[in-house]
Amino acid sequence: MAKPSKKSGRKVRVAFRRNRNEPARVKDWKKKTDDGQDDIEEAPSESIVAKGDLSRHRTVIVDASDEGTAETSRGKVISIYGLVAQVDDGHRVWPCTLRRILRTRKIDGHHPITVGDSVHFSITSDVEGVVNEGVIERIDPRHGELKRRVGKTDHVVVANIDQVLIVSSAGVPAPKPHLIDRYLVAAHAGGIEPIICLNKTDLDMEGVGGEVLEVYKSLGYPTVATSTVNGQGIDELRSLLQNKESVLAGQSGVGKSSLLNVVQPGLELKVGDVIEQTQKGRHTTTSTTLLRLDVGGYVVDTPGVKSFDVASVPLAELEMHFIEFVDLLANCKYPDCTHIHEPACAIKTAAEAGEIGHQRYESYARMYQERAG
Ligand SMILES: Nc1nc2c(ncn2[C@@H]2O[C@H](COP(=O)(O)OP(=O)(O)OP(=O)(O)O)[C@@H](O)[C@H]2O)c(=O)[nH]1
Ligand SMILES: [Mg+2]
Ligand SMILES: [Zn+2]
Repeated sequence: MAKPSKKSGRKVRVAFRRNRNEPARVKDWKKKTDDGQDDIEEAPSESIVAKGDLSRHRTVIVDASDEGTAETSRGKVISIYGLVAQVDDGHRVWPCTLRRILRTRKIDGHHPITVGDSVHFSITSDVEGVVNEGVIERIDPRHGELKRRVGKTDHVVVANIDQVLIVSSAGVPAPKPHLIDRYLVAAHAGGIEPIICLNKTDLDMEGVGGEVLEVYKSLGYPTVATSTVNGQGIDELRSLLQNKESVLAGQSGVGKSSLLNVVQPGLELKVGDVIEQTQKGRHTTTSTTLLRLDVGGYVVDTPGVKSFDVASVPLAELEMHFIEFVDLLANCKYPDCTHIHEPACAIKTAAEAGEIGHQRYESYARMYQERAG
């Protein structure tokens, strides 16, 4: 028989910062700019605490009642600005800060909280409009997350989602299949269903975008061709998003926010234009935001990216995230074949025979080699 415990709760070992140390104030645990700009160049040091900052460890009891539901409300993080997370409890949005014990978790190199997180928060002031109305006490375990490496830190772009709509454009900017492949790897690794969306089909004069979409369709991925100008595919997209928890991702200027505006008129998300010469979008969306859909479910709009680092996926697992490789892997002569230089490699043989698309093999090789050095 289990011994009755003297005190309900569990011991948690946490590291505290030395108060006198600079910076005295905990820096943003989610940068205000999010990953809106040239995010891959974001300074990773901002989210990592120098070793010298850690002066002591302390064991604290996280009491069941502290974590409990009695005094706390539940909600979902819909956006994060600086140190304040906007938490939607289904009735209204509460600006919340984080309990210090949760903030100290970022010493692992992880942001403690992200958009999509399901949290328990206590209300400190129910006067609407004051800056901090609540404190996040606890974060539920996550499922389905889109993770990317920024510098040396794994950054969870969004948590608790079912699917990622990987958006590219048939016009300007031109589709980047390699970026699509990176998102596919991240989706597989994060337990999310990918959907490949080709937007701006009204501009696909040469059919180039259509060919890209065909590649992914033939691999068995769900695809959707859309245009916010002539309405193609919008009803189909709406039903793909209905009652699902989705994130939209892709380059800046492909039309992610525009798509959401037509899927749900009234959202009024800001849309930008595209600089024709450079084919780059203007990074109009600057923060990751969760939006509820009238048809059920929610969508998360994200800032456009230039690149997407999948270094958080273990190198040895990379091959598993290329779905057309999976059945062939057992046919490689060497069980630890990297499919880069080994003889009698089933993947290379299939790529040479055209059974694996050239672009797909190249994507794999590029992702592998940039990691392996
Ligand atoms: N021709 C055409 N233009 C479109 C379509 N969808 C969006 N656009 C235009 O593409 C531009 C960029 O659209 P946004 O919705 O801001 O793109 P985004 O992907 O949200 O960009 P970021 O927020 O910067 O990541 C805008 O000028 C839109 O009007 C489309 O289907 N066809
Ligand atoms: Mg946008
Ligand atoms: Zn091989």
